[in-house]
Amino acid sequence: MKKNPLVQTNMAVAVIGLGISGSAAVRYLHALGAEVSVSERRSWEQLRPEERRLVDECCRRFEGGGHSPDLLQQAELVFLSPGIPPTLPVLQKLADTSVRIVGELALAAPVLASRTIAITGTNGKTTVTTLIGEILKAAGEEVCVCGNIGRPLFECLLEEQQPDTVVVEASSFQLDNAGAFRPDIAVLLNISPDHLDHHRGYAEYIKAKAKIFKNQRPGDSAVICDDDILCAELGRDLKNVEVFSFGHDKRCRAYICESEIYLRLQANVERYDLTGTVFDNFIGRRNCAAALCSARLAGAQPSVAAATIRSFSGLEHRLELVDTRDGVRYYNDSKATNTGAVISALQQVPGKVILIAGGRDKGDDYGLLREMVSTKVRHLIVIGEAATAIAAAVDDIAAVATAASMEEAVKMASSLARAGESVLLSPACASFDMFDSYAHRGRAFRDNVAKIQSSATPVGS
Ligand code: UMA
Repeated sequence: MKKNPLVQTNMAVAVIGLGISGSAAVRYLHALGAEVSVSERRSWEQLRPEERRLVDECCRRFEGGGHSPDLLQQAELVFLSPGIPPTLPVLQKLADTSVRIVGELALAAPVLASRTIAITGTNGKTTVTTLIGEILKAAGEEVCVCGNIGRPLFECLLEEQQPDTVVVEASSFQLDNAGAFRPDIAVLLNISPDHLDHHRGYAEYIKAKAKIFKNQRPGDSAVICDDDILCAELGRDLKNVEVFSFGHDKRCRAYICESEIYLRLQANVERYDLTGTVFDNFIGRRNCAAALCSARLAGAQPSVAAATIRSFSGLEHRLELVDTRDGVRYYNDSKATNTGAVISALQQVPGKVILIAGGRDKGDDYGLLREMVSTKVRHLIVIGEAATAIAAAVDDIAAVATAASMEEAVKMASSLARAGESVLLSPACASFDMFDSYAHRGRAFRDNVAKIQSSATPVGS
């Protein structure tokens, strides 16, 4: 494994948070010969058996039940898991010390030898990251797809040999502590309010997203959505890199016209037809244009890219069509944890919608939903802690009901929906008030949809 100039043998390093990212950091830091300590909100008893084993094998010290300045101040380097809020009091105490704080991208930056494609944006990151990875794999490359998508970047660094290309989904949390991270190709899909509780407001969230371009230099590429005013503005400010815009303006390097994308990397123009693919809708075309442009910049052949786009079937919990019953389509969009994602889902599903929304509030302004709700939603069913706040934002323009559980919400929705309409779970909120994760919430929706009795009498009964 390659040495990392940020980490010396026997260096005292503290890891805050022992989740997916923190656990991978512990393994990586231990492999580099560091003396690793862990500071975690959960107590030792609350850790899962594999987490306890990891601590036993790789750590010098474990502090559970909270974070003390003592443990952190003894470290020369602190690794911060992405979800740890920057407002954590103990971090303020480190501000005046020489202790260096790094996130996953910062720690990986000095040793990343592979070509690196990083994707950020409020919505669509996982789909675009996956599609780029799939195209490059189909083109015969060794690819590591990682980051916010669920596989920490360190897992790729722990491999004997680094892949040709690293495709990393970068969240605003990760970009906030990205240090010298420099992607060869940086992709910005869209920006709308999200994680405002974590970032202390929209301006800080936008700043975090813009950090994806911060260390880029001549020869690097920025793939940016021209349809999104904020993204286009950030693109205009970039001086050192070549900007490849995508969107509905004819001047875009990836120009979207109805169901086609016209891609102009150099002098010639390539045409891609999305008719019949999962991307053939307003948002899907943009995501596809971003992925296509990035994969082509990374050297994939046009025919390989086109074939991969055709065979792509979409991702779980992201506008996933789970069933059609009595002419009603049921969509699981549990990953939609902000208003921007809900608006984009409403733009994509057919017919009038019975929308199920709510969960744990993240500081979003639900008033942003008003326009789409008034044109597209026939009935809104609210759930979870944010139920009252969401209802209050739209109850003068839509019929609203409250459900106490996912089971009740799905039952209510199925009794309200008529043939040709869609039932959409698109919560605009985090899931942790009622579920372990967005995936758990999505599965609960799917399971309850499966329990709905079809009104049609089965043949033969
Ligand atoms: N913890 C503390 N103190 C705190 C808060 C949390 O000790 O004050 C502990 C928790 O008890 C837990 C750990 O920290 O043990 C959780 O760390 P984390 O929240 O950073 O989450 P990970 O499990 O490490 O997962 C992270 C990303 N999570 C977040 O950014 C919140 C995962 O993205 C990512 O897949 C994973 O790293 C691998 O890179 C998830 C996500 O929700 C999917 N991302 C947000 C999003 O997509 O909107 C940004």
